[in-house]
Amino acid sequence: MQPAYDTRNIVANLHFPACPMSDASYRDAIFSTPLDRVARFSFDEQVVACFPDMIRRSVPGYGQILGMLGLIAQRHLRHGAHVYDLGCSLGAASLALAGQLPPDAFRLTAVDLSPAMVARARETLAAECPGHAIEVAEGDIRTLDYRPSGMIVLNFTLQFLPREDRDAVIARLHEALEPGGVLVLSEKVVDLDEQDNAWRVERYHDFKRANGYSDLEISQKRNALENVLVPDSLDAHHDRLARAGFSRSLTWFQYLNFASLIAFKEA
Ligand code: GEK
Repeated sequence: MQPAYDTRNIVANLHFPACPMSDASYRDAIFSTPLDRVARFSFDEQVVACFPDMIRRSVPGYGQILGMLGLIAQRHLRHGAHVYDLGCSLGAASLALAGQLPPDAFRLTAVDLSPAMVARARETLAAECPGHAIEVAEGDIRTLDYRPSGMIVLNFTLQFLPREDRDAVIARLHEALEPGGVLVLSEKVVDLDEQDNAWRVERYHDFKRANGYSDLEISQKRNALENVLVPDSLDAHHDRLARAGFSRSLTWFQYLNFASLIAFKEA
């Protein structure tokens, strides 16, 4: 079985986002050899196999964001309320919450569109936190029948939806949240100032190089994500959250061109 996320490690390593996996067989090497045609990126078996390594080495601040979820929940989540982890991949956000909150603190539904992700998340969550009420569902977050919830986590998922679908999803999440509920939205973002954006992207590529990715891997991955991961600006996110009815939103974290926002539904 794939090595699971170590949530204690995530929380303890709040300031060390890039933690390479010790087992080299799960290292992300998908774009390490020249490809004649770089296919569109998809969340298939190959990606599932190296996903923990890929996301830790590719997303600045990933560990810090996961580490804060439990602390945010402790402040904002009504005891026993329902939580969603949308676009859960292997369930890292769910695991982080389970690692920091006792089993009776919340019930959680983790949802992902990729059957390969869902299968692995089910295995991991059942093995790692059998005492917590966590179910994993295969589904599209655009068409899900949402139940009332106290907290919704959308960790690097909205960016993969077509832009025209994003308003409707955020509006439905606002509707699903109970009064006083919170949405945590983490995304890759684009800076509207061209020069600032270029600086962030260049330093992001430095970050990836420092984490062991070659120039070939960086450029082939970039091509594969073209039109698949489409980032919005922070202003566009805050405007969308306001349009959906959130009374307040703020950017609580930013590391280069990656950010996390929290949006509050009026109590
Ligand atoms: C983490 N949150 O580790 N409905 C449901 N899932 C979707 C949809 C959709 N319409 N579109 C894409 N996904 C995770 C990381 S990864 C981010 C999230 C990344 C899923 C997709 O299958 C993938 O598993 C996830 O969103 C995005 O905290 O890989 O950069």
